[in-house]
Amino acid sequence: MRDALILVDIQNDFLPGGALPVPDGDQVIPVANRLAKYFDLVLATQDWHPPEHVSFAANHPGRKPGDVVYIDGQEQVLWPVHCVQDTPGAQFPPALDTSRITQVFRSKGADPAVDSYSGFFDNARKHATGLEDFLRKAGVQTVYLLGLATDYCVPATALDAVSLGFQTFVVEDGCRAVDLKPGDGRRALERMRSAGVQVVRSDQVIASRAARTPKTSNKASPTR
Ligand code: VGL
Ligand code: ZN
Repeated sequence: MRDALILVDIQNDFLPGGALPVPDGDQVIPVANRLAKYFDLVLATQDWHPPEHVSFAANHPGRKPGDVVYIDGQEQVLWPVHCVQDTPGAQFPPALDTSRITQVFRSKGADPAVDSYSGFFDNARKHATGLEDFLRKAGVQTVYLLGLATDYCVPATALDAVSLGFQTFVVEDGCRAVDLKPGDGRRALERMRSAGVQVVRSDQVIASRAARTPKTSNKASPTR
């Protein structure tokens, strides 16, 4: 049985100082770097918007970030312009160890008319990103998720993973929330738990994998 670590939207714009900063978002980076050493398949998703994207408040005259609009009957939170394709804000932060990432899935949010929180499908479930196919072809049955944000893209990805039949773990200390409303992150974790996601901490993951690690050269100090 194979498993994969999926790094969700760890991108400059979601870090403090970025366009859509997640409070303490940079603190997921050391957790990602540490856990990546314990997986032989590490994947990453990226939010990847065209400038004219529907989720940008700037594209809705008279609206501001945080406003909610309805598009084709779907609730859409409006955000600051963020993660625009091929801009520095969409890139991985320099502190993230990308050396172990096999594949990056960047079609998320690329359709200007539809937002996409899940790493698997857009919010209208019209387009797949290729992540599911990739996991199936690789024989993956279990996924571990961490990244940004606990209240948007992490739960959307985790809930889709469960509904697609993957055993799904979310590494709580490897995630941070936007918390537009206080408690959003906490409630998202509850929602994930109720749906069958196993919410764990990175130390537990490492302890459970220490026996069959590492694929890297740090055999002598597996807790590093
Ligand atoms: C995200 C808001 C807008 C996320 C992406 O990655 O959680 N949140 N776009
Ligand atoms: Zn976005």
